[in-house]
Amino acid sequence: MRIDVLGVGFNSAGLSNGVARAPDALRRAGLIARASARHEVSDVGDVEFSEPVPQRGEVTGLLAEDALISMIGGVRQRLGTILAGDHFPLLIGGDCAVLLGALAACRAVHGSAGLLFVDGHEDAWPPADSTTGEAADCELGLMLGVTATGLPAELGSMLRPEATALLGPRDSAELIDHGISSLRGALWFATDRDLTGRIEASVADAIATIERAESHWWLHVDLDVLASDQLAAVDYPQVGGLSWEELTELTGIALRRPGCVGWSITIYNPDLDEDGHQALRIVRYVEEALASIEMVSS
Ligand SMILES: [Mn+2]
Repeated sequence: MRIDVLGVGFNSAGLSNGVARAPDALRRAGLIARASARHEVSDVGDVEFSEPVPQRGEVTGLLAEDALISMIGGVRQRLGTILAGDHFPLLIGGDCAVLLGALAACRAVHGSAGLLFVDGHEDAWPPADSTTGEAADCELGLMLGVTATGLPAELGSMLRPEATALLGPRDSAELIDHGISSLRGALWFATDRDLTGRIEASVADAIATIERAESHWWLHVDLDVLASDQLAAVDYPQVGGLSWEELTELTGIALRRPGCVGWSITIYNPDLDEDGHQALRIVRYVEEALASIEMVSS
């Protein structure tokens, strides 16, 4: 498989540190070389976008609104080229807002797309109700059209619930506390506890559901789906969560499916990983997950 690694150092908080530094930190930890063990891998650099400003915008109510819109357009354009060239993109965030650009690119190239969404949070806060103001709390709700904002209208109808599966959320208590609706019941949904001990069957069922609705779909992994004793370098830790072994198994199952057209990895914060050992663990995860798919010579 020909893999293009594309960095998107976007932090929805409107900052240039934290998760914005992840692409460089993971490259320094050997991401490209380790991913290249069994595949032809190119580092195609980073998506450029306008300077983020940590203030809520007038159009969307979200922080760094101009940079967000600029980033979405940049990801859409860069990924569109990769997908049209029949390469497999590995998108390194940044945070989950990068997914808005990824799905837009999938739709531009394939007409429509599904989503296997792996995250410790549901990311469907209405922007106006988000306590952080970060697009990374909201992107899934926006793409499904269950919440709205002043973003271009096409972003709000990118994803159908029947083509979407949500794996690993564990923020239901927080959502209830704030009166925010859960996506449970609206689409294929399994919490961390639902998944434990039955990754293979659950993921197969989730993918089968997506593939009944869409032939092409994106794999999104927010690393805060992991337990804190597996990966601590995330901004919004919670109790519970998956193990590295579970996430690697899940990812390998997804990557082996021909319908999986791209993969994003988000939310690693190098500022919380002083000695860099967590970056090395993430890179090992990428290598192990990729090892489960056959190299296709071209
Ligand atoms: Mn997320």
